[in-house]
Amino acid sequence: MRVLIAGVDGYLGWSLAMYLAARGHEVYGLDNYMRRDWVAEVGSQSATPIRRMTERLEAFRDRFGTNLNFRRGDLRDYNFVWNVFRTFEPEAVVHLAEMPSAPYSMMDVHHAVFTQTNNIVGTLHILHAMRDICPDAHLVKLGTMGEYGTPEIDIPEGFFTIEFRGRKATLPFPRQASSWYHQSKVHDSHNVMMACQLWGLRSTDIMQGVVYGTRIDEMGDDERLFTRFDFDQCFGTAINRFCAQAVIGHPLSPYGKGHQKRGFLPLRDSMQCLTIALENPPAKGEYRVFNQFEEVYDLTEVALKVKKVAENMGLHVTIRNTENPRMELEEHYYNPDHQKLLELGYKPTHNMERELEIMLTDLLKYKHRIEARRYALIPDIRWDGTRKKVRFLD
Ligand code: USQ
Repeated sequence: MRVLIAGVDGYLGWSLAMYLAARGHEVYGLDNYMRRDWVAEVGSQSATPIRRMTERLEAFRDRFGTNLNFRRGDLRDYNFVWNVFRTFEPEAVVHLAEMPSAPYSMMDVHHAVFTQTNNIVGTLHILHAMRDICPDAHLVKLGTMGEYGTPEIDIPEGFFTIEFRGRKATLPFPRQASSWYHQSKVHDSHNVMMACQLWGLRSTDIMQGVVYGTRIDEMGDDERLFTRFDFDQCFGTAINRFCAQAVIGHPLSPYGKGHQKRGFLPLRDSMQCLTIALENPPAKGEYRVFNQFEEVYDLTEVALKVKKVAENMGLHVTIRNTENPRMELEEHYYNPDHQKLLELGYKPTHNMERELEIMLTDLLKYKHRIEARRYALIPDIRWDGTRKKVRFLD
């Protein structure tokens, strides 16, 4: 299949390019390298040393014996998008080219506006290019579990059937985001759903949980093929940050009470799920939603798992709850469905501790790179718009 990956230089995009090439798909990629700039802007760097795109492309050819067809450009430039679609005529498009950080979007008005224009305009451009150039292609759009928020009831996969004043209808499940970033994904979902209804496009909207991991098997031991691994307050997800903290002897930092629950999945399973979605496209005109995660944990459980695995490896680890810079429920009900991918053949890895061991082993090699940006681990971006480093609660 000819697959176009938007955001191919990112954590998921670069991994997916390799995963798909190893399975015989023809991969095209585009990126404008903004992720590299955002991480530098917040004073950090990837723990794994990632290479320039020219070197990445060379390594890709060496390993897979085929080219990754790459174009540098910005999804906000419609001429660029139109030309890329015209040239590649993709059969499937995976849209990973968005600004993915909640804290980054909460920094100030400029970062909020940037996040929403970047994400929403990019998606609108893709939808229009698909309508005009490849209306039969399948759009796999990366959304987030955070679109649903944490309601007091079970969370279905996108839609639920509701009875109101004696009549029944199947409707989109309410979205209740709690950052400008998560809200940008809500707007995207509405736009993608409408494009499917109006123009007969087909799309899978992936509500993905928190992804963790340093590698997938397809990278082998070629350092040139490593994907990025962020640990700063904006671009490092909680579990990746906990591993980076464990490696340099920094206390693991559950925010507030630390009982926020989230769905987690390893990078290798994210690749498996995205590929299953691609290889099983929906019907023309269909907009479907997959909740993509493996298991639900609260943040304290995750911190305890990291501590246990790291201590088995001889590291000394402490856990210290910190002030919560976010506005979110710290104790809540959380029971989202995640059946659809399993029904299509998803086989979860089911071993978080083994994955944590691989991550910690990889990160120990780059301990100096985390040490060098130690200060980037301590959050100061607060949801009320102020900037002040958080304190430990004990
Ligand atoms: N958290 C801590 N300690 C930390 C960092 C985070 O307790 O050091 C807490 C947060 O307060 C939050 C939870 O961990 O309750 C998850 O935070 P996160 O930074 O791992 O994830 P989040 O901001 O929700 O965003 C990440 C990705 C985003 C993706 C989302 C999936 O950055 O792109 O959409 O995970 S989900 O969380 O399911 O919405």
